[in-house]
Amino acid sequence: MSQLIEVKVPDIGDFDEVPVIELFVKVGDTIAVDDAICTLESDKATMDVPSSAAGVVKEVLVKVGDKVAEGALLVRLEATGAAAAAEAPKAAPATPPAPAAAPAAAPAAAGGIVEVKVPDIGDFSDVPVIELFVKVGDTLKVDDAIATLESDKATMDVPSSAAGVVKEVLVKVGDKVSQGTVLLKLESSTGSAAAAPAPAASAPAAVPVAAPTPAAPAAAPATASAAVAPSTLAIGAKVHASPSVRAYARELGVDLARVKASGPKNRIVKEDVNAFVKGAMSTGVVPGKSAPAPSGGGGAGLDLLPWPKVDFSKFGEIEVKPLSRIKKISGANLARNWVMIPAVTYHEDADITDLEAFRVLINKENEKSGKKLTMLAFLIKACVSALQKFPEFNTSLDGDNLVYKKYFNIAFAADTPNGLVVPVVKDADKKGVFEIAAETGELAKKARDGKLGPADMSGACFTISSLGGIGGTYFAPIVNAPEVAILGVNKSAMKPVWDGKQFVPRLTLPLSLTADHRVIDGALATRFNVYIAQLLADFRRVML
Ligand code: CAO
Repeated sequence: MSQLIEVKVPDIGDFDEVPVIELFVKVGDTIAVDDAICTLESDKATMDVPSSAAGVVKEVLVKVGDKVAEGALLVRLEATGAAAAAEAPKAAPATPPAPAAAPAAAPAAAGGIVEVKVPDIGDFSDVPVIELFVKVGDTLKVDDAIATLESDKATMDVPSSAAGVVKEVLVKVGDKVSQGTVLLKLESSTGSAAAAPAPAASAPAAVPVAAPTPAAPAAAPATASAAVAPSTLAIGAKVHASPSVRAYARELGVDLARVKASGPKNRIVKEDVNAFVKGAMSTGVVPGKSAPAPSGGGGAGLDLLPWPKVDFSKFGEIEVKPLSRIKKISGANLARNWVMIPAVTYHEDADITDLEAFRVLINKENEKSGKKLTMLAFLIKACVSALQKFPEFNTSLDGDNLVYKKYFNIAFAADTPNGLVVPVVKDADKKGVFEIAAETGELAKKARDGKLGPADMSGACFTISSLGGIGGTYFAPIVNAPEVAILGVNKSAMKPVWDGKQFVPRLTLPLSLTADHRVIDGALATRFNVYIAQLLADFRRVML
């Protein structure tokens, strides 16, 4: 009979009593070696704990919120395969290896040159440098962050193993590094530099790989950060923040160089990022502009009342549930876009009687092949034509400049159980309607399964929000910054239309175009809408 294997928290460096923030396994699950069991998060690092053995989970001995340290028992497994015969192994080291394993800086006497290398970063190799915090001439202390490395699974800060003045920086952003790669040469400031133990890279932060990233953040990094008060650090200056805080800031599109740190040793903590976003929301400064002209004493701030605090339970039974991660992030982005963009929504009706008849006919012809044309695919194609005819719609504001894009990536809002996400069909101008229909189908499925990656959701020029499968007549979608317009679509309906002699039944599609008035005025927006309606009424025009 198979024996039970205990999987414990491995050596997690200097961390002790670290809370379990996510648990990925339950009794009955079959797991392989290295499958993540849980995520631990201290104030400094987020780390996944992989399983050291394969088998079927028989007992889970922790729950979310429990605090664990090295050696804490996480699960008992019934071993599968060859592992069953083996004695219960010690848990393999978690992704972040023990600090002791990190290579020390090359010994040097006071005033000598010390090489600072990438320490033991576990199983990672050829990891790209995504941020570099030092330059020649900087004075570093032990533990000052030198660079951030980011693999597809983890983000990690590399702290300096020695103190001194930077004499040479041997890597740049984009370089790929592994354990032992020399990052920089320091002129050591004290004799003790050589003796200082090199700390390991901060434990890898779990990067949300599977979880979909919501609506706007990937596309709108500049706007929130451009808005807020003078930065406390110059851009490019050293920023002290844990990998998880960096990942969180990246998700929100927050430039950490502008965030005021409140943590120990001037470290930016999550609350600082939240405070920064709240500040950006309440100041409501137009992105790209230094500050709006003060009016009537109101200034740039909106001077809003605090959010009403009501004890709802006084009035009846209530249940409190946390917002999903997607809702939290997309909510912050939507609120920013709503507050900052002077947007106007324009409505139009498109006669899609012939187009729908054509779609139904083609789908009938292709019934056996499984290929299917959707209204969304036609809309994407029509929008590409309209963007080509009205290039102002394919732009983004950048301060006092307008960036015209020569590519045509069309995003579409997808409703998922966890919230709204916005995948992107890249180079839609180069794709046929069948191809676009297939791609939107795949992306929508990935969205619902929570499997969209950042690449699936970045690079959009223009967004379509189609509620046509659900209903509605018209609505006012919010522009997905830094795009300048979004097209909302509701359910088509048969309506009586006067043809000059009589009312005739026509299938009518309600369009709602919201545009940023700083870039697009009402006349242009209406021309765009009318053009889309013409294309949909006679799709041959797309070829013209
Ligand atoms: N008018 C009438 N019927 C329509 C229509 C329209 N404008 N658009 C789609 N339909 C029909 C489809 O033809 C389909 O019917 P059949 O199965 O008979 O062909 C049915 O409605 C369902 O379509 P769908 O919505 O599942 O598929 P889609 O390709 O049209 O849209 C997607 C895909 C991802 C856009 C959609 O599933 C979705 O998530 N929509 C919600 C987007 C959203 O939430 N927007 C709001 C953002 S702001 O909060």
